[in-house]
Amino acid sequence: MKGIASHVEVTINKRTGELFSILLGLFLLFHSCKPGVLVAPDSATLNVVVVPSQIPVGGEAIVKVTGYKSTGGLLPDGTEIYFSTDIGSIESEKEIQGGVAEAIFKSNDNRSGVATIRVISGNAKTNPETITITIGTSALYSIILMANPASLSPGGGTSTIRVLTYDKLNNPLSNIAVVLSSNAGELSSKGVPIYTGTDGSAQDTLKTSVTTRVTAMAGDLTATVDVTVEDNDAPTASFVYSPESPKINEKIFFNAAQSSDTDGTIESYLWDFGDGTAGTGQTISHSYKNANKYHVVLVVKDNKGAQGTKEVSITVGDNESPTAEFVFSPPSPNVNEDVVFDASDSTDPDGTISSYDWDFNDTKTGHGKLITHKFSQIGTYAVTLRVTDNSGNSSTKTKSVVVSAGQKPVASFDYSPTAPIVGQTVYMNASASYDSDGTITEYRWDYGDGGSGTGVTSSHAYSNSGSFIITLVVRDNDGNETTLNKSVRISSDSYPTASFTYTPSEPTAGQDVFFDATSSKDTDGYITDYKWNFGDGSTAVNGAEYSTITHSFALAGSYKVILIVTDNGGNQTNTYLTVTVK
Ligand SMILES: [Ca+2]
Ligand SMILES: [Ca+2]
Ligand SMILES: [Ca+2]
Ligand SMILES: [Ca+2]
Repeated sequence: MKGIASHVEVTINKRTGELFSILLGLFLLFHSCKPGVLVAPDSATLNVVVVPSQIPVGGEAIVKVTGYKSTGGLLPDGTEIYFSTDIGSIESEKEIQGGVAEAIFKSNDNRSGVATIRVISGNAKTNPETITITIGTSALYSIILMANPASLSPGGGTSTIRVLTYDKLNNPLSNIAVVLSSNAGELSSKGVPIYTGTDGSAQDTLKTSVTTRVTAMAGDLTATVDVTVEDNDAPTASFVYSPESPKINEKIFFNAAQSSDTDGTIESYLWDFGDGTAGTGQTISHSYKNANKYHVVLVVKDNKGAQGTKEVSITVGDNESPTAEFVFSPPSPNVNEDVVFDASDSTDPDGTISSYDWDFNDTKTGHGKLITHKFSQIGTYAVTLRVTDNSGNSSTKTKSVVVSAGQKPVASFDYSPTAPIVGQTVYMNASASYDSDGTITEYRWDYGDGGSGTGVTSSHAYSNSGSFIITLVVRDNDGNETTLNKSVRISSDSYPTASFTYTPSEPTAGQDVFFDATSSKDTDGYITDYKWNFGDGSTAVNGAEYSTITHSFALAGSYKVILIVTDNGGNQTNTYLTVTVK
């Protein structure tokens, strides 16, 4: 037990007091009748001293009794002294030895207040008449309150609040209940009493953004301390949102760009949407799951930590679902034919449609109001359109699309020349091909010698002789294909033979001579050119049409007449005859 203490505040229940008196009465009756026990004579005086007279809750004191006879002498050894108390506990009986009896008082019931000690032996009087021990806050004499730091930077922060309690002799008091309060900010203790430790102090924490006065109350005493916050203009929170009358699940866009701070900048935006969710950022979007009135609170914080708030009520209404509707074309599509799906007839009575989702029932899906799709196999497809409105409600529409195979295209082609030779260009033409229920979209050629091509017409020159299969594949807009094969024989080219005759056989000067080269031949082709040189200085003549020609020699003489024939492969052969003119 240490030093002194004391404290104020004691509440003794009236009922408890009455009970105490009754018990005391019974106690006295019992002891006064008990034989063989030595008690003080009625005329004796019991001097009582309590040391210390003020103790903390949990403390101890000694109650010292010195007994005197009326004659002035000490009471004899063995005189029984009885002790009792209404708070705490005390040793109940002690014998006087050397005129003195001591009983130890203990504060062991966690109660504070003024304990009344009864000291009894026979009917002896006590001096003083009333003996008390002050326990707990009843001992409190002074209280000191400190804040560290006592000054916070703009925006505030936390400060440690320390309270110190002392008794009249400046001894620290432990186990003193102290209640702290503040006119702003927040104390960790939240109004719940805190208790001093053995050093007489207790601690709390103040969190505040503005200058705050903290008050401590213990027993009848109060103390205050100020925690100042440096000057800073608080920012102003402001925001707009759209749409004005949102529906359930509709996205609402919030913009706090109008918020301002006169002497700094806004550093953070905190949103409380009033439905248990929160967010951050100057702009933000949010949607509500229920129709209701919501209080949206924006808290902006400036660069010095000061806050500004703005609260707005938003009424969120019910949303009507959209209606899905679509058409498609052609109504009876073929396999691989483009089918156009159009959802333009879908509507939303109280908003807009924000998405169109398609399920073509062939494992493929798509998105968009207008979409083109091909079915790669015949069958009946339950095509489903799902439309979703701006509030997230959706509805569907399903229609059957019957996809059939369609007509195959007809393949047809010609080539020329019909008897080509090596190196000669062969022209192919497939323009007679057609598709009875659509269009031909593709022509593919295989020339049979490793070469290939595309297009309604094509051409190819073979570099070897032999028979080749020309293959044409036509494909229609449904993806149907038809193949047509034709063989072509490529001949190797040979040189033509050149020969001619003339009449009359013995011409005279100036007489017309008829030259005839029609006996010239090309076994694997045809002659494309006849070239004549009459050997008389006249200009040579050439052309396909000159298989026969008439020429007259002006002068008598012997002339070497030369014929050059050219075949369709470009091969040339020549011959000559000597014509004697008289
Ligand atoms: Ca500011
Ligand atoms: Ca709607
Ligand atoms: Ca077709
Ligand atoms: Ca030839």
